[in-house]
Amino acid sequence: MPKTIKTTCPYCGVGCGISAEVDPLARTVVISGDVDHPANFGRLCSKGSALGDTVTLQGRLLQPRLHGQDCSWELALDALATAFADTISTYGPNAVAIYGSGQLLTEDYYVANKLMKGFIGSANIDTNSRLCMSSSVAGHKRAFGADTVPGCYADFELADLIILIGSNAAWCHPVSFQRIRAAKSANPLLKVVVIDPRQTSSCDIADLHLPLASGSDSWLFNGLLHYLHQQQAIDRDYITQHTQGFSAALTLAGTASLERVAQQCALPAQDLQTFYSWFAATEKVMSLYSQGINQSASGTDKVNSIINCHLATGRIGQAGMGPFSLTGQPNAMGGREVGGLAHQLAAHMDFSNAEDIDRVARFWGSRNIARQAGYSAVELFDAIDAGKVKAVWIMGTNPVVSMPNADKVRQALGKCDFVAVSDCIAATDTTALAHLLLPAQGWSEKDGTVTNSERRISRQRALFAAAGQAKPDWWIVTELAKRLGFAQAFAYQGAADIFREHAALSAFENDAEHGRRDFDLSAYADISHQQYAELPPRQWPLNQDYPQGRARLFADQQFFTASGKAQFIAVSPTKPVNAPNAAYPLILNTGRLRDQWHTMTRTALASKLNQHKPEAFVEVHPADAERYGLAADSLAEINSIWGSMLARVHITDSIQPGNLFVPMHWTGQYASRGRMGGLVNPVVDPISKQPESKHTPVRINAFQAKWYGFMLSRTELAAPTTEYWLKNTGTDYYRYELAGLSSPANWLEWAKGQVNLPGNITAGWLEYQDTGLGVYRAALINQNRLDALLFIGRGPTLPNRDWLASLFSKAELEPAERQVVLSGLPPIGSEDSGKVICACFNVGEKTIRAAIKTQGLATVQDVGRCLKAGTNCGSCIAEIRGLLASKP
Ligand SMILES: Nc1nc2c(c(=O)[nH]1)N[C@H]1C(S)=C(S)[C@@H](COP(=O)(O)OP(=O)(O)OC[C@H]3O[C@@H](n4cnc5c(=O)[nH]c(N)nc54)[C@H](O)[C@@H]3O)O[C@H]1N2
Ligand SMILES: Nc1nc2c(c(=O)[nH]1)N[C@H]1C(S)=C(S)[C@@H](COP(=O)(O)OP(=O)(O)OC[C@H]3O[C@@H](n4cnc5c(=O)[nH]c(N)nc54)[C@H](O)[C@@H]3O)O[C@H]1N2
Ligand code: SF4
Ligand SMILES: [Mo]
Repeated sequence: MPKTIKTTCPYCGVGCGISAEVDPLARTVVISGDVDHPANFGRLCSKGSALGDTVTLQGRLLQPRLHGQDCSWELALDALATAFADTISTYGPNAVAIYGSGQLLTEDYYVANKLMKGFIGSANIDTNSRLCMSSSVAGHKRAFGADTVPGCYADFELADLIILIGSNAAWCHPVSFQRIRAAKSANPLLKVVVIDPRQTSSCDIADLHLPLASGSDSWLFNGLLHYLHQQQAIDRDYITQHTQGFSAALTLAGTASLERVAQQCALPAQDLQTFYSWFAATEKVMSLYSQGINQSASGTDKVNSIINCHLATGRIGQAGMGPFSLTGQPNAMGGREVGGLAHQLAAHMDFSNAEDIDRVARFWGSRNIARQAGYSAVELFDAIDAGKVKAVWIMGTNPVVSMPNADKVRQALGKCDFVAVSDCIAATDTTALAHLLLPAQGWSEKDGTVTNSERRISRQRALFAAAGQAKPDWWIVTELAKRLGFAQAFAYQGAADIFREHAALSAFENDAEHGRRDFDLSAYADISHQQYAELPPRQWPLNQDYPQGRARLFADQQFFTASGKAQFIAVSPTKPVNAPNAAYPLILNTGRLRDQWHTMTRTALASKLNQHKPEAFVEVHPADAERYGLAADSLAEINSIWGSMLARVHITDSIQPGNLFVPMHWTGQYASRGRMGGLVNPVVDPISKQPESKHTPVRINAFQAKWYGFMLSRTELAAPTTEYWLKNTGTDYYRYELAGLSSPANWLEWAKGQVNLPGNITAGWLEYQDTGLGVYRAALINQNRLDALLFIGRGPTLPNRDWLASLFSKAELEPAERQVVLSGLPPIGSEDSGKVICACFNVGEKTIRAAIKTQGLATVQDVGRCLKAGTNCGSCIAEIRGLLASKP
């Protein structure tokens, strides 16, 4: 019997509520947005909507594996415990480490942190949140004395100016972005400013886009502070009563003229003037920021340079205003609550305070608590490489792809004595290096809580029974704890027990006598199993004063610093540690695409999410394309002193000259050389230790391919034997983009070698060849069914793949189709929908163009009414608008 279960999306920090209609026996689920959930009120983006396609067992890690052999949990856990215990007894507790993830549930994260810091006695547990949120954490701590996000999503509707700084929310926080779009239509006064070196889809709703020079944000916000002061737009009473450090911050912000700041940021002075005057004149301002700010060698200072402007104007803690860090992962915030970073302890306490250490030790009953911070992510993999850390357990993250200088990470893991990896997917670039693989339950199987950007705690609820022998992450941790002799402190029966303890710790000695902490779940300290099962989505703090939670903090102007006042931080803009130079003259920027999630382990299982951007690419400005001899759609090699990659050249003026952008998603599983992490600069912010992932000096060259091609195949191929390949999964086919430095002697033999079908397949091949032009085309047709296609040419200009791919959905080719298949063009009069624009309703570019033309569609709404495109998540609206504008 199908049943409806309310749960939370496992992707971004918006934290959308989902209403899942589950058929447990068929293991299928129909996903819709939960109309009652305050994060999304029923809306979902393309990724959330496609979750039903990702719950497949295909590719899952279903059983523990030790040294490449399936094994029992008993054996696996004993091996893990032995490796940890032996390493600790020989080399001490700092020779072991855990590297976790903002995608773990709070309960998983809590026990992992408790085991490492409280019982193993080392703080060597860090997480991928170091690469994501740590500059925000550090900035909040400096300004507010605690890691507090002051505002909430409801402020979007109340603001009159929303600034998106280093955030492509249209693609990365789509439901919040659509909420801002709706707020803008409801409130014509609401202005949106986007501050990003690239022109992104988020600019679609921008009244002003400031394409500042990469890394120049603190110039811009220091300039704003100076301007506000000069224009007497500051709130003197607020500054005097509730803050400290204003004059030092103002002094360091400097007295540079607006023209000089504009020059530093490479912006037109007029545009900067417009932005500054809007900020000065608007009371209700929200500054939403994300990785363009955090992922920087001076990310913490940049965060504070933004907060400074809010403190100077007293615009914080009230409706419709405030600095607002858009968190990335679904449980980035939960990780911060449990203290998942190596310098944090737990429940917003850290190692800098001896009383905190004592308090947590008493609460946990631990005699062996760690007393100082452990290695942060980059330090951790360096320590593994140096042989200082000899046993590591990686949970819910794929560092061989996502860490900077990722080739070094791969090398470090390759020589580490013991590497355990918990994942729900079997084959990743990181699992490839594990001695021990532990099958974790995935999103549709686990139970627990996550906290979104606005401090809202929501339940993730299991939809299905565990796949194979997969176990919850918290369970795996407690089994290790028991084997290390800590059974008593880890005797949990379920996620509810852990949550209750986590809530109780947040309440422990959290009062006027011992000092108040912002993170307080005392209302849940005695929560029953039933209450936990039914837990509604609520925003912390949840305590006696706020039993239903609290939307905004700091309305009372009480900060968590020693003086109770907010702190201005004096910021002086710094130059990047690694600036472009003669050998590496360009700046590499990296980031996200609309329909993929990080290292693609889950989103790439949904074929409809693979169509929006089917291939790894590099955005190049036309001037640079000319300068470096790069043709559109050819392949280029990008090199830094750390590594290299190959990517398809996209020439666009949405990027600035001197800058390149590559998506972060492709891995060794999906491409021969599309993994970008190897290139990326390992420099970190000295305060937050967050890496500078948006700014690496690189050079770019044309890849001297002798031939380009693609192959479409009904069955999955082993990795093609050629220098360049990239795999994309469709509904009924696999697509391989190909290029090589030398041609095989015989293309047909090569094709047969790749497809590797059983039996005699020679008879089924149609061929076309023009050796003079370097063209080769072949189709494998069995009983009129198309099974494989190979198209080879000298250059990158090859027939469109969309129509050819659509032929794989047919049981048999029509005679007319068979006749023209090697031409690559559909028979006259037949349909080709083109590249997918709307992933939610699978509407292609050609379909939209045709409808615009034949039906005289003029607006995005017209297109929506006619084709449904853009009416679900709305994240393709910018592209539809582009098609309307470029109407031939
Ligand atoms: N579709 C999708 N959504 C996601 C994710 C995903 O993988 N896919 N991941 C989630 C996660 S974990 C995170 S952290 C968030 C990230 O969300 P975002 O931070 O919005 O995403 P990014 O694309 O990494 O980077 C944002 C922008 O920063 C800009 N930028 C680069 N350098 C600078 C600079 O010097 N100054 C300024 N002002 N901007 C700069 C880039 O050009 C880019 O457009 O997304 C979350 N949502
Ligand atoms: N150059 C560059 N590098 C970056 C970034 C960038 O913008 N540029 N962004 C950084 C940021 S913000 C982030 S957040 C990281 C993300 O980078 P990663 O964390 O490395 O990326 P994911 O693909 O999300 O990896 C999550 C892994 O956990 C597995 N998994 C999913 N659910 C579960 C579960 O419940 N339990 C367990 N045990 N495993 C599970 C998935 O299959 C996957 O292998 O990348 C960072 N790296
Ligand atoms: S915006 Fe999309 S990815 Fe983010 S939580 Fe909502 S549905 Fe999931
Ligand atoms: Mo992130």
